[in-house]
Amino acid sequence: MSDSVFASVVQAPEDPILGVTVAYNKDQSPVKLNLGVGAYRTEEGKPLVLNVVRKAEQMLVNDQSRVKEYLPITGLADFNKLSAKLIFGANSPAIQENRVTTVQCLSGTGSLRVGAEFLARHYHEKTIYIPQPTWGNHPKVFTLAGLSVKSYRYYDPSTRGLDFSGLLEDLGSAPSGAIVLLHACAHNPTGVDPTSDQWEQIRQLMRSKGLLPFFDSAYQGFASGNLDADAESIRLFVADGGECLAAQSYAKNMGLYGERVGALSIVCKTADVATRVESQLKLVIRPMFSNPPIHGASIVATILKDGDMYTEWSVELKAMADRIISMRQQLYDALCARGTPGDWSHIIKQIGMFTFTGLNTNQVAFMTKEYHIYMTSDGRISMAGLSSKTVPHLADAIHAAVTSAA
Ligand code: PGU
Repeated sequence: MSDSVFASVVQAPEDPILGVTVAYNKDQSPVKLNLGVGAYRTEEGKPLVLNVVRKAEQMLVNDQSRVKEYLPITGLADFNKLSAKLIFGANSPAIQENRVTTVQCLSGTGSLRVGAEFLARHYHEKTIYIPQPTWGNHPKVFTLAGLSVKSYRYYDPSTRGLDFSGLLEDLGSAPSGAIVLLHACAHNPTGVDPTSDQWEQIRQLMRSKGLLPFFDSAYQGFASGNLDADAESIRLFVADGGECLAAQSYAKNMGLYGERVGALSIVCKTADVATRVESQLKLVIRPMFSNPPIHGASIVATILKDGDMYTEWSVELKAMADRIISMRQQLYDALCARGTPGDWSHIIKQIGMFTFTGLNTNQVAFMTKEYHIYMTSDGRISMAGLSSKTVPHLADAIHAAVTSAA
C-alpha cells in the first residue's frame, strides 16, 4: 500500500481550553471535576437548559406554520433587531436613527470572525490591540481574519487587579485608528473589569485618538446578574455618537452553547453608511457559511419579544449569576478555614464566570494529577463548574498545591 498523501501531516496539540474537557472525559476517577471550559453547571454538576428555553422550544415545535427554509444571509430579522435592543438598550438613539446594522452569526466566535474579516477588507487600520491576557482564541480568530494582533497591558499579577496605567499608556501609544478589542464585562480569564470611571477614561482616550472599539460581549447578565448593568460599557461608547463593533453570544446567558447563536452589530455614523456596511457583511458571510442556522435564533427571538418570557429569562439568568457568586464566597471561606497561605480575596473580588487564581502551571498539573481537577494551565477556574459539594475537594487541592507543589 502506498503512503498516504497526508503522511507528512503532524499531530496538532489539543486546544488549551476545549482540550481540558477531552482530558477530563478520559479520566475514570469518581471525584474528577471539570473547571476548564466556561459552561454553567447546576449544584448537581449537570448542564442546565433554562425552563424558558424549553418553553420557547415547545412553542416552536407546536407551531405548524414554521418551516425549515434558508434564512437570509444576515439571519433572522427579528432576532437581529431584538439582539441590538438587548445590547444597546431599548431607547438607544443609534437604533432609532437606523445607524446600526446587526447580522446573525455563529455565536460569539463567528461574530468576532465576521467582524474581523469585514475590518480586514474595509477598514484602513489593520492592527487590533487585545488585552494581555485574553481569551485564547482571540489572537487566532483575528490573525486568520487578516488583522495584525498586538496587545495592551490589562492585568497586573502583583495586585491581581487592573493595570490601568499600563492600559492607558499602551492605548495612548497605539497608532491612531487602531482597533481595540474590549471585553464588555466579566473579562476572561481574569475576572477583572474596569470601574465606570475607568471606562469613561478609556472612552475619552480612545475617542480622542480615533481608536475603533470592538466589544466582545460573551457574558451579558453573567457578571452582575443584570442585563442592562452588564452592557453599560458598550452603551457609554454608543452614547457619544461614535462608531463601534459588538459581538454578542447567547452561549452563556441563555445556555445555548451548542446552538451557536450570536450577533455582530456595527454602529455607524449614519443610516446610509450602515446600509452599505451591511451589504459588505453579506459578502463576508455568504462564502463563509452562506447563512446562519434557524433554530437557536428562533428560541432567542421568541424569548426576547415576549415580556413574560423575557422576565422569566432574567430571573433564571440572575439565579445562575448568584450561584456563581455564592461559589466564590464558599471557596474563599474554605481556603480561609484551611489557613491556605496567601491572600485569596481576589476570589470574591473578581467578576463573572472565572477566577484567575494565580496558581502556576506546576500547581495546576499537580491538582490534575493528584486531585483529578481539570482547569486551564494559566490557573483559571470556571466557578460555574463548582458546587457546594465539590468546594471542599477543590479547597483541599489548592491547599496541597500551594503548600507542597513547586
Ligand atoms: N468571547 C469570550 C471572551 C469567551 O470567553 C468565549 C467563550 C467566546 C467569545 C466564544 O463563545 P461562543 O461559544 O463562540 O459564543 N469562552 C469559553 C468557552 C469555551 C471556548 O473557549 O470557546 C471559555 O471557556 O473561555
